[in-house]
Amino acid sequence: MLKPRPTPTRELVSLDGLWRFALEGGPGPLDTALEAAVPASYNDLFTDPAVRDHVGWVWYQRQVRVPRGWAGERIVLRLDAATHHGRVYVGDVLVAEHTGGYTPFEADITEHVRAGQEFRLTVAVGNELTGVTIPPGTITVSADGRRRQTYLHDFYNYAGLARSVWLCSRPPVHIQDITLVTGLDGTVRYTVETSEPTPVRVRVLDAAGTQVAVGEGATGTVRIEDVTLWRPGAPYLYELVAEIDGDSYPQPFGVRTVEVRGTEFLINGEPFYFTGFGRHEDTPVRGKGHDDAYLVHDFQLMDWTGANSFRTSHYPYAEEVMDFADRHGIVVIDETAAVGLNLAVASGLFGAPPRPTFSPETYGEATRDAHAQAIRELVARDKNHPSVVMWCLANEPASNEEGAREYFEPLVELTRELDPTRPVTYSAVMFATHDNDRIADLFDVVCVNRYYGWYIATGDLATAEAYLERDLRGWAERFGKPVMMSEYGADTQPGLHSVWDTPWTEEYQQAYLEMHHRVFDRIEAFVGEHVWNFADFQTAHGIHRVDGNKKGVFTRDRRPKAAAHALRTRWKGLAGRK
Ligand code: BDP
Repeated sequence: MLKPRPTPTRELVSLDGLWRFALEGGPGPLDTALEAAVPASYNDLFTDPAVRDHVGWVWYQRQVRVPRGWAGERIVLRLDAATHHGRVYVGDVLVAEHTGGYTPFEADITEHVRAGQEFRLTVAVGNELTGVTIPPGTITVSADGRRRQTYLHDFYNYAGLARSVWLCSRPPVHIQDITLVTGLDGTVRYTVETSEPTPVRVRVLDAAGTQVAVGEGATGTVRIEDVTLWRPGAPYLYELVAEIDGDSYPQPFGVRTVEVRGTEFLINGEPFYFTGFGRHEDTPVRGKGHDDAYLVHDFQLMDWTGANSFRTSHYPYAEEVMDFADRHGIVVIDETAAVGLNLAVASGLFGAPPRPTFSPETYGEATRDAHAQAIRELVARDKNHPSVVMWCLANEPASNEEGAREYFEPLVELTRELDPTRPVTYSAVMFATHDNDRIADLFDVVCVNRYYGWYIATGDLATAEAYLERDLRGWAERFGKPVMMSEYGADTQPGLHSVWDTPWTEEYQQAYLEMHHRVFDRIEAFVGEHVWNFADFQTAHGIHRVDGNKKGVFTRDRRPKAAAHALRTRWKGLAGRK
């Protein structure tokens, strides 16, 4: 799905701003005094707990005027996301429905509106997570009849219109999709899909706008002479302009390759060592609302620490983030929203009776179908980003349980069909060990999340060090693939200090990370370290959480804890060596 861009043949109107907002409503005029900001999660905007704790649909509404010059064009509404379910109405007519909270969808509303005239746009957004949504969740009813949402992931279930909404014009015959695959010799294999068969031309422009290659036909290969590669830390972007009579679309891209060979992760044929973070889209007041100021600042802080990469834990991030990573040479592991496919974690944390994770009664075919759809939409959206070097299909699934292989094998196959060019991984949970894991051989890279020294051997870094080393060596030996740590971290209260190994202190977070780094440097097959987490973030209530998860290296308002300085010393030092 192409990102909306203004071109000589396409126009864009941003529908961001203040919308009328209500918990009860319908497509008719909303009877409400509330207004909500778009983009923003609605949860933290209001003081009324009924909004924050609401389970079900909420209603957003505004008037929209179609530009008068758009007569004869296709008119399209595009929502960058509606978390987790969206229903879009033009006047009283339902024009689009979508499930999956972190990927875009659109509706062609040409038949329902007129150029120059206004219409009432209503978007109902549902936040319910069930056994057949990605991520999954459970709705219970409390004794007093209130519906409550619970879920198996460790971040707050922010909902609403957290990304931009657009009104777009498009010519009647238009370019629908572009797929680009690049080679180190400057070849660019392209496929252009159009709304109906029509001759296609392509032109490749370099960063200065100079034409460096041309081609004809809906699919083909063009070659850029003396190509400048896209490299981590040294990005270079070209643009492929696809043209048909009456429409053109410029698709930015970078020329680079990704490959796993033996125990190495290669970008452009050169070994790449990941340094960086698992992150969240999470800020005060906005919740998961995209914000360009935080985008710029977070990338500045990543650069300051010497991070060369991050994982979009635990869902696809806003497209602005992906574009920014392309332009700034930051490498991305792109993750679906499949977090929480693990009932053992729930029983571990909350004492619920253990049930099998993968079964028709728990997560079965319908869940897998939703998961497959999440993968399709992620690849469709992000396939042309040079920054994206790997797909991560799930975070901490019960890969050690019966049924895991049957569940994941078709999903890995699907991902490889959709994109044969990128490695595929998942992040393995603590309980999934190199001995009992049933799926790692299906994937290209072993990513493990481990908390030795935090949840296990709390405060005992010597024991933790031995456990960690044995664990990582086990994966490396059994699978012979590159191994990286996709999560390791310790909750830390800024300002708390100790001369001993005392959990929650700034010194402990630093010592915990340093212990891990000693181990990583002893393991040959090791290809990267992503600290959990870049910044503190909001979670559901829990006795193990203090106003959220505090494993951030930065606080929620992006101030460094002591560990940030230590990481900076290590990663800036590694940059020259690894
Ligand atoms: C891991 C999860 C992550 C959590 C983290 C933690 O992947 O989402 O926030 O643990 O407990 O299990 O801090």
